[in-house]
Amino acid sequence: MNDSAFDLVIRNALVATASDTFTSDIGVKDGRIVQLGLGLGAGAREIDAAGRVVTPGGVDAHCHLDQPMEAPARMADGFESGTRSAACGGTTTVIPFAAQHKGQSLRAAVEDYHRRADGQAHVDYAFHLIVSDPTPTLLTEELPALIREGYTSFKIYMTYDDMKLNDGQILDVLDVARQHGAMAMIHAENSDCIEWLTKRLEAAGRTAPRFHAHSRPMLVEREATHRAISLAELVDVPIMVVHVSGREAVKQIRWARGHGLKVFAETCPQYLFLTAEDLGIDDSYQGARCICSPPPRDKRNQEVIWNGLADGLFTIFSSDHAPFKYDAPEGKKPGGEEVAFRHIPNGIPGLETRLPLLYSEGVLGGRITLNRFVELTSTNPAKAYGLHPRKGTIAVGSDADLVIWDEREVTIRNEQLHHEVDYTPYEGIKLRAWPAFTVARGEVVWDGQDFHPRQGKGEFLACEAPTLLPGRPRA
Ligand code: DUC
Ligand code: ZN
Ligand code: ZN
Repeated sequence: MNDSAFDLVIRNALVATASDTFTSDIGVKDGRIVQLGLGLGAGAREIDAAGRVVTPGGVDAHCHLDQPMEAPARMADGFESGTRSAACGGTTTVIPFAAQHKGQSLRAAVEDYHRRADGQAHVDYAFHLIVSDPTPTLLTEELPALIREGYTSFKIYMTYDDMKLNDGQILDVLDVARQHGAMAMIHAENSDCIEWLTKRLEAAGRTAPRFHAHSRPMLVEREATHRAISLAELVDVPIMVVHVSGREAVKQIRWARGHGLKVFAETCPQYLFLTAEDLGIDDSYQGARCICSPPPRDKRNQEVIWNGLADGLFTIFSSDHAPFKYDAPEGKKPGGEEVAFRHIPNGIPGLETRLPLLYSEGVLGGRITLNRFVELTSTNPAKAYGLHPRKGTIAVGSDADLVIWDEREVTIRNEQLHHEVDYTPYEGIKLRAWPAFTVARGEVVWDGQDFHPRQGKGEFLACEAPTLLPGRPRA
């Protein structure tokens, strides 16, 4: 029997939240933080964190796990391996996507996605929706009902034939977000421009992976970002522009903010640590590993993204983990072949490396404050998607989701990661920190060496209304 006041006490931590940094013990009972302060009583387990920073567990608000794909493509990570990998990199909540395919009811997509997740996850999870077929029934019945039930965010694609909506459909879906207080996420790339450029590249025999970046230049993202902002302004609803990659889109978002529009923005590690050259400087196929959309840009552009992280332009920093094996017929070599870039599945892995990359280069590299790190990686994603204050902070009453940081030199090696992907785009990057411990609802899931499974204990989280939106949050 456990007679201690606490199940776990973390002692003398340098606790960082989005707003404050202070030294404290953290007392945990039944998966929640129940007391903060120095000199707490004994815990059944104790961890000495003297001299170490402790942050809230990461909330990765943009990742793809076991999302149904058109054959032969198949995601390498489902909820088991994806949340294992997340936990070992300090992330304790993930929000992947329940994707509707055209002709399917949104409700059926959600039910199918629950079956994929049930009993699998090591850390907690919520779902975003992807709306690809906004029928009248979806707009008036299904989507409002799902929002009420805790699916309070959805993604709208402006590209990809199987998912994209036209402008009229986008207006309809944004109007549902406005009426029901949901958060609309937008993938902003101009589909027709991409198709036109892709056909021209193919006609010229330019089909190697590196031409993926040529088919999606920054103006393609800029135009769609501006259009998304305009559509949202017309409907009078906030939006979240996801995976912002380039300075042109950044300019549009600054313009919108300058005009008082509620435009939130997300960016991802690939736009800080990769460039288009990672897709290849010659026609070799290796660059398929780094194919993602929008594509990484150039070195100077990385600075623009860093500045946006530092100065408040970006609201959220997510991984956009979209896991496909490189050397596999269901991955980057469809059917076992080296194919033209248009047929290569888009996406790179990043759940486990997201926090260490930003902590090392952002915080320890002197580019962002520790509090801003917490805001971008945990607090704001929890607020944007209605999980705060249960998630995203260190406070009495919040879930005991915590990361104790170890500031040591680490070189990223795929063999040391815990996903099912056979590569990492960040192989060989030297970091200055990695989690010494990850705690998920009071249980140590990662101790700096080993993963401690708690499969099935990761719970589905029904989301409240986003609290980043204007107005009074629901009681
Ligand atoms: N969009 C995403 O959000 N993820 C992976 C690929 C893409 O285009
Ligand atoms: Zn996208
Ligand atoms: Zn994505």
